[in-house]
Amino acid sequence: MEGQIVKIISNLYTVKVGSELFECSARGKFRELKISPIVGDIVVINKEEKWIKEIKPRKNELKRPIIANVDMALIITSVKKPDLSLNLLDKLLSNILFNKIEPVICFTKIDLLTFKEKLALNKIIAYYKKIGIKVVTNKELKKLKKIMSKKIVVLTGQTGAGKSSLINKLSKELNLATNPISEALGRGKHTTRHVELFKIEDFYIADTPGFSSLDFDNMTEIDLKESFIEFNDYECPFKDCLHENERDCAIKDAVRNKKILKSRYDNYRKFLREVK
Ligand SMILES: Nc1nc2c(ncn2[C@@H]2O[C@H](COP(=O)(O)OP(=O)(O)OP(=O)(O)O)[C@@H](O)[C@H]2O)c(=O)[nH]1
Ligand SMILES: [Mg+2]
Ligand SMILES: [Zn+2]
Repeated sequence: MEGQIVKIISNLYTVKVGSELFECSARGKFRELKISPIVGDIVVINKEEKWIKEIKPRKNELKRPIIANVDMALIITSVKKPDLSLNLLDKLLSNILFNKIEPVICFTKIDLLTFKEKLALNKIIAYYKKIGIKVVTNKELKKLKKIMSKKIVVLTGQTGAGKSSLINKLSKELNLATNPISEALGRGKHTTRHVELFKIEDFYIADTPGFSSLDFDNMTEIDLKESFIEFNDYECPFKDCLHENERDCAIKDAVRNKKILKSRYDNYRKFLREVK
């Protein structure tokens, strides 16, 4: 029987076959093959003995959060408590694009901003939209449902950003644990501790534990450069220009002329050092 892993806690794998759930173990052979089943995996199970026998080839795979076969990643980005981090947002964007998954930015906690702060945020929103990325807020539930229709979507973002809260708003039945960040940080723990895939209406959505830092795994400088998708609209005299200290760089010009958001370029330079 073929199904999809929707939850993993310790060594217990919950596999959904049709509308039925089976709690399975994984065979030792996966350890030998140096592959572990992850949430989102399509697997073949032995119904009687409750074993995962086989993992089907993955369409794609994210390392953080760890999940396979997703169509879309919603980057849950809080604008206050925790404060807006364009650094983390750009890092997630690069990572998701590198993994050939469609990113969507979802801003949360806009209600905590002053009028002036909202105006500043609108400029940022306009920029990301201009470069071709979908941007929504966690208040736009109808729009979100339309964007996610028929897709497998993973939520990603900082701890306390409002991932579980959003799922609760999208579904009347689920009642996931959420926590004010002061309390969450005080306890020194993340509220959500495991990846779990839920079906809501006509889409699947995965809640994941938040994080506060992220690295670039196996991305090269070229991968990083290409993941800053708006850079591809410009042509530098040197084909392999990394837009650092090269002369006549079209990207640096575009930043100077305010065609490229300064924070995007600054983050790119920081990430380049990290990748190197
Ligand atoms: N003011 C305001 N608070 C929000 C909003 N969205 C979520 N929150 C609050 O933010 C806190 C953290 O939300 P969670 O949903 O637990 O955050 P999370 O991203 O799931 O956190 P982890 O599970 O630790 O990764 C909770 O107290 C929520 O009520 C929002 O749009 N506005
Ligand atoms: Mg959570
Ligand atoms: Zn350049």
